[in-house]
Amino acid sequence: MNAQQTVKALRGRVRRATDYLDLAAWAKPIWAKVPHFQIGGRLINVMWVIPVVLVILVLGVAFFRPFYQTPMFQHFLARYPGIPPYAEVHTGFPLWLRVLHVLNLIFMFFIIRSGIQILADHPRLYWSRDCTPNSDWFRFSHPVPTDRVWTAKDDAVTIPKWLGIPGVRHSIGLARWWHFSLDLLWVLTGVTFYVLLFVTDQWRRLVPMHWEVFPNALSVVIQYWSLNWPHEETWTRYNGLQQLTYFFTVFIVAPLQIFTGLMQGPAIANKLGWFGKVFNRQIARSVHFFGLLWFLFFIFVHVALVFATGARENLNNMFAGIEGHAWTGMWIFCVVMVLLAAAWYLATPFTIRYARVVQHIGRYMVGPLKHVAEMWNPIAQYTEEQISPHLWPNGREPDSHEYSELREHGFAAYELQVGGLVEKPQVFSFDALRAMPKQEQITEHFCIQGWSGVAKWGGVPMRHILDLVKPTAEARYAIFYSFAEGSDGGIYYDAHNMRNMQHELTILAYEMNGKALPMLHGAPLRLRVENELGFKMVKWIRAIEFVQDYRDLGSGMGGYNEDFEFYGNRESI
Ligand SMILES: Nc1nc2c(c(=O)[nH]1)N[C@H]1C(S)=C(S)[C@@H](COP(=O)(O)O)O[C@H]1N2
Ligand SMILES: [Mo]
Repeated sequence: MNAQQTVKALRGRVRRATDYLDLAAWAKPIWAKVPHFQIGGRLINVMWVIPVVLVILVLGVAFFRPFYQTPMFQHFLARYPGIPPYAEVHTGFPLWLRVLHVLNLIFMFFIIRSGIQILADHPRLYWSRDCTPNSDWFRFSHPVPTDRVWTAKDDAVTIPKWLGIPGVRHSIGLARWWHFSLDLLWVLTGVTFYVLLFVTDQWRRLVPMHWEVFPNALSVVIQYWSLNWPHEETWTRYNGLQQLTYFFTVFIVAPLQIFTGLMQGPAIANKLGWFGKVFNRQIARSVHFFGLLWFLFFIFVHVALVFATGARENLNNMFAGIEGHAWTGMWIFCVVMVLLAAAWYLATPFTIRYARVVQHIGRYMVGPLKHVAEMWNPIAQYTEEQISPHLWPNGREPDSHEYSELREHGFAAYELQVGGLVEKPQVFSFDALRAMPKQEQITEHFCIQGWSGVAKWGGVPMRHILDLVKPTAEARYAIFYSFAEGSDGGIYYDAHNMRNMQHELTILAYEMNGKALPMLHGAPLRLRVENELGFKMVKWIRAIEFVQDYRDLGSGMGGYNEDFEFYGNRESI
């Protein structure tokens, strides 16, 4: 068979996926474990945090109640009653503020749910970009088995459907659309909030303008802890503790979450050079997780205090924009909560049933941003010393007779077929490929699931192949077909745009870390494209086809994972 016949035959072996989430493949639960964190080599169950916090709270009360009565503290209290001196807010809680507050609340809940779903796809956190198994400081799964091949997909865990979106094992593709699309809306509400804060007098409630905010905040802590509720004037101004907490949440944690989210994307981290290396993906992920913990803590304490310090007055302020004891605010709050509960309940079944719709909406919303990130030139390279001791493997290995024959003979008979919209369709032998100009690069791999690792890759620059086969003017994508099938059956493939194919760091690698590419990592040939997530780098490459469009292949989404797991076709973030 010549190259054109081969690629045509391979097209026929691409399977169409369902437009709903086919539960057969991933429905079998592998349940998450109770989270543990590691301190000095010891794994500690997070449940211990509950009794420890309770003991601290009780001891605090026992200490601060008598302390409150001391002349020393009374003197301090008279000087710093809790509300620092600064200008008051005279516009109450205007409608825009109340609307943004409700939107923020709704978006946050779904961002948190989908974020936890994303984390469950690689339920471990590290400080080092290597992600060496069992070096994680936090996990909610089992230790990594060492007696067999353990892929990143094996490692994904199930979380309950009410908690994650959509709560199916390895549903990160759909969870990411939820997370990113709502992030975008959340950023829009956030920017609107910032602008309106500062064009009105509302910023005065949140921004500390006087150093006395600190002793006043301390005073409020001691008042609460001794169970003496502090004096409140929330209609016009916040106490020192509130002001510091809101300031930290709105002006520090929220921007930090956006930043640490973006820093996890290959295009951004690789573009930023040394900064992306020092503030690596795993640090960004861990800090992003601390941001989540802060938000959860904030929501818990915020809601608890709203109810403990005069629920009706507080809800009137924030939901009705009125002062006093009426039930109005409580009613609006209850309506919002019922709507939120309904949306919460429907999100998972909707996502499972209309998975393709979720994917399309997500692509429409965040696609342009990914396109911008793709335009950046990913340049980061590493040194030999920075090569990771272990690179997590992923994917299903080829199991055909044809492949094992080739492998048995050291791929001597391997041929790379290149066809489609090219002037010169060609078949390259393995020897011919190895005789071509060779390029080596030490780069970082970013798997969509969350892990990363550095390896040295050696192989043929894709530019060289382009020069030889000469894609025609119509060719807009290169489709890579694998010897292997994907996890749901059907041949694994992925489409890349020509811009990425022409990039200086795009290579067909046949070496890894100075040795022949191991079977597990894609022998004889695998792709490296350094501004995209790992799933786009097809392993066990059998053929390349240049096409004008990929929409007539498979489910038409541009790749195997795009079809079956609802990933995006451009995954630079
Ligand atoms: N043929 C094929 N290629 C594949 C996959 C696969 O399942 N089949 N998985 C992809 C994913 S999700 C990742 S993260 C990388 C992993 O590469 P590695 O195993 O060398 O670390 O391979 C990519 N290439
Ligand atoms: Mo991956």
